[in-house]
Amino acid sequence: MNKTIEGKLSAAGLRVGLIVSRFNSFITERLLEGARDALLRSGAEEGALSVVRVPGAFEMPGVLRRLADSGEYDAIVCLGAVIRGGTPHFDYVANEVVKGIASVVTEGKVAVGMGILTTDTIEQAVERAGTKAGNKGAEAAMAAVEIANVYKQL
Ligand code: INI
Repeated sequence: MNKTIEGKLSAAGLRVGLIVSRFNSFITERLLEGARDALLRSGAEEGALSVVRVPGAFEMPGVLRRLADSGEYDAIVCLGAVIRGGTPHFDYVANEVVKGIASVVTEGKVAVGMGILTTDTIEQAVERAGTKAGNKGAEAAMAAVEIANVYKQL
C-alpha cells in the first residue's frame, strides 16, 4: 500500500496566530474562546498563541497575508462573523473576505483555519459560537492544526 499522510490533532510546538474581528464582537469573542480552548487542550503552549484584532472581517485578509509572510506562524486562524443586514453590504464583505483568505490558503505556505461565520441571522451566528451548532472557532483551529501537521510531512 502507498503511504498515507495525515495530520495529528496535536498543537504541541505549533506557533499559532489568531486574527479576530471586533465587528460583532459578542460572537467573535466566543469564537476566540472556543479556538483558544481547543488549541490549549490539544497541547499548544499559552505563549505560542498570538492574537491580532482587526476592525472587521474585511480587514482580515491583509493581516493574514502579513502574518503568513512573516514566517513566524505554523498555523493562522481567522475568526469573524459576517451577518446579513438589510443591504447588499453583507455580500460584498463576505465574498471579499473568503476570496482574500482563499488566496493565502492556495499558496500552501502556512496552515489557515477559516472560522468566519456568514449567516443570515444573529441567531444562526449564536448557534455556531458555542451553543447548539458547536463552536466554529474551535473547528477552524483544529483544521489549522491538522493541516499544519500535514504540511510538516509534505
Ligand atoms: N464586518 C464584519 O466583520 N461583519 C459584518 O457583518 C460586517 N457588516 O455586515 O457590515 C462588517 N463590516 C465592516 C467591514 O468588515 C469593515 O471593517 C468596514 O467596512 C471598514 O473597512
